[in-house]
Amino acid sequence: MHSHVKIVCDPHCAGYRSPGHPERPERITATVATLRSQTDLPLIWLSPAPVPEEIILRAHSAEHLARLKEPEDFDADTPFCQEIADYARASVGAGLAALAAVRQGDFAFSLMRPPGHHASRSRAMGFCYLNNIAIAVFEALATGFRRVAVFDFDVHHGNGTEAILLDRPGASFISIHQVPCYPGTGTRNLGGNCFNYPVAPQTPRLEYRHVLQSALEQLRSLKPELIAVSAGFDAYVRDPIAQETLTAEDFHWLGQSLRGLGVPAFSLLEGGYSAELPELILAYLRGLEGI
Ligand code: OKP
Ligand code: ZN
Repeated sequence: MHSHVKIVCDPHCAGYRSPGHPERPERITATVATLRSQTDLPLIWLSPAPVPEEIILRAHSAEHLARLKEPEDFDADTPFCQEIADYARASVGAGLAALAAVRQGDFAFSLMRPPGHHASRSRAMGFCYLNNIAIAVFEALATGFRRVAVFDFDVHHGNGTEAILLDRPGASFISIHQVPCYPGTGTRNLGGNCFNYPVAPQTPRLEYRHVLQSALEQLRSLKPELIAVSAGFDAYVRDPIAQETLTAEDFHWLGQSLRGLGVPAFSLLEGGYSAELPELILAYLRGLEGI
């Protein structure tokens, strides 16, 4: 069944930059080059879907959409860039295309920027403008899936996703992240559907994997019909903006573990700022594919 991983990407997402910012276009261009030059992992390349505004408005306020067009930085980490609203919307569209692709029984990975998991209903923050994954979860719930679980392994807490999905019927949220770290939330479970797994800085990788394993068991116990993965690669040992210890092998193991759940899953790129990001993504995709 899972004979090919589908990659959703529009190279146009490399078209904006903020000098010195870790969330840079090379994250995508270098990963595209690595994925295109390897031959043992069969990939199908897809483009983002267009996004009707109503679909975005399930997760965000109209005021927030209007604010994205005002030429003023959102916070110190989250600059305004020319046409950022369109870039953010294309990233949402890639998430929706990944969701659509997974309906046909393959794994799908959205290789796009900007990321989304810190964006809340009415606020852009932490490099994120629109919450790609929350929007895709609402679309999945609106089109026939009854239980959809987010699994967020980015090293930062997905505060925006949590706030948007909190106590929403059919949705649940599981996050594993460094504490203390940005954005400072995620120290305990919230409502009936948000489960947080804080990990201390510099936690040895095998211990970190035990925490990931507990989170995966929680995920299995929720019996989701669909898993939406916020795939961030910044718990990597040499990531420049966090202090964790994972290696490429651990991201391979994560892919393999998700595959082992036997539930359709689509993944959206969140963080990951090291020069090794392409290899980390490839390791994860190989794990998902079972090779
Ligand atoms: C985005 B994602 C203090 C440093 C804040 C923001 C990190 C955003 C990470 N101003 N850094 O989750 O990878
Ligand atoms: Zn992150």
